[in-house]
Amino acid sequence: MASYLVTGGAGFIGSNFVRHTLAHTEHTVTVLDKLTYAGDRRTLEDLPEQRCRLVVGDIADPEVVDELVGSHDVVVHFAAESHNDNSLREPWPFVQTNIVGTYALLEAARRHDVRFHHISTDEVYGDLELDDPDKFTPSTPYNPSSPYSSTKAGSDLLVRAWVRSFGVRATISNCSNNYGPYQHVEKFIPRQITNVIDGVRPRLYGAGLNVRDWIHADDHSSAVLRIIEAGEIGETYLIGADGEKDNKSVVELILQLMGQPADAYDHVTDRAGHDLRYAIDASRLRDELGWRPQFSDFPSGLADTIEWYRSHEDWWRPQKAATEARYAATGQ
Ligand code: NAD
Ligand code: TDX
Repeated sequence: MASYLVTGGAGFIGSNFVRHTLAHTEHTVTVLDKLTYAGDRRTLEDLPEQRCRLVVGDIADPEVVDELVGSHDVVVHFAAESHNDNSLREPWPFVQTNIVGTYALLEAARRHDVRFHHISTDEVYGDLELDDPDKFTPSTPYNPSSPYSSTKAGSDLLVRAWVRSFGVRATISNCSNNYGPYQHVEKFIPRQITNVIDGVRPRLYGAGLNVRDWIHADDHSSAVLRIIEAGEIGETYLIGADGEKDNKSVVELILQLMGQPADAYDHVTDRAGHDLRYAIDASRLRDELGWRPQFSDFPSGLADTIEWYRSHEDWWRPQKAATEARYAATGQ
């Protein structure tokens, strides 16, 4: 039994990880979360108080971070500004949280010699051609495209330097696109599902040929737990479940699963610098750590996710109008 400090645990993947950890281990969890527009205390409300508590605070605040890191066995660092489109509108919060916040956590982990796991993204590697036979591996050179992915790349490099220079006991994971419950309605899949619920046509950026490598958030969580338990200090593990799909096919599948004509969507202004394709080679995680994803059937995982949004309108409704207003300003 260990005590975990989970940063960003009131957000999408962090909260799924907290649920997964409480269900599959004896650990206790403290969530450190600033409750930005992307965090919601209601997401954690049904969890047992004796095993899970929420501290509202900023990862970039050294005083808050020092006390909390020093009193836990493991830091699992999810907190980030996470949305590419927001990073194109206003990059500064991405630099502050993703880089300065990670720096503050690393300094505390160094002072207190606490095990650290850093959550990152496949976007640090840039993008692939549609017909490239090679997927991303841990040795693919970093080549980020957006303010979001460049600040995540910067945070990864800080972790690597703190391992090598100061002996911080850290691992890093870079995961592909997640889907599942509790994802903010600004993101592609929940945006389209909630649009259809509202009788609004889904919005596809550009031609919709961009490919993302989808993984269920619960599979991301099991992989992170496995890396914390058995991963080698200083190593990077790529997390993915061979789920490549182009955006057009995903929108068509959502429409079909929701009983609409498959062509009932609109093409809108493309994202600036839009990465074409991400694809993960997770063989190190599979071969060295024996990890396997449980959600191998994307249509069935997507159908469950649609059902979750249908039955949790009270959770997402408060964010929907403001999110769409932000998109309207850029014609998306
Ligand atoms: P999210 O935006 O849903 O949640 C982020 C959480 O971090 C929110 O609860 C927010 O309140 C909190 N937060 C933001 N700034 C903070 C600060 N300064 N101090 C404390 N808390 C703060 O993000 P997500 O999609 O759950 O992503 C979580 C992590 O996983 C991120 O590091 C992201 O880069 C990474 N990741 C995401 C995906 C994906 O598909 N969403 C894929 C790979 C990696
Ligand atoms: O309305 C939309 N229409 C559309 O076509 C939106 C919101 C997105 N898209 C496209 C853009 C992308 O090609 O769908 C794809 C997925 O978009 P997002 O959900 O914004 O995800 P992406 O930019 O791929 O980044 C996600 O995966 C990697 C997460 O947001 C990141 O946090 C993670 O690191």
